Amino acid sequence: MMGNNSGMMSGGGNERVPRGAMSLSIDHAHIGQGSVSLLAANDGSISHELVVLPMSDSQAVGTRTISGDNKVEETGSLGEASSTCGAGAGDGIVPGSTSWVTLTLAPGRYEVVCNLPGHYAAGMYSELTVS
Ligand SMILES: [Cu+2]
Repeated sequence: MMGNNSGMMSGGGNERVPRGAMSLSIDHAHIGQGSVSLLAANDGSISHELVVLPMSDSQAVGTRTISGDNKVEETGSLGEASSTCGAGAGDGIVPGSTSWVTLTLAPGRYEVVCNLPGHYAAGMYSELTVS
């Protein structure tokens, strides 16, 4: 089964951003299990990334603990798209560029986040359901 999903991201402003100042939206929040290609487009004005994290049944999006470095734990990460105009992990996606990654996702709930410092706290997370 093939699923297709693209994460569209938009980011705003400066370093000290209030919750909700940045966003990460997914145009297919419910996809089929198996091989999934994620395309992350940064339509914001600063660099971003896209990381896929597992989520338990009882967990809600946006509730991860933010540590001292202003990031969340990436334990169990299934992969990320964080290179400018390239596949997989890198140094971030610059404004106006895209990154992509192909993952095999089992049925379940996932949280797609941007884990650059401060971005999760500012609202860069979204739920992805795989069935
Ligand atoms: Cu970001």
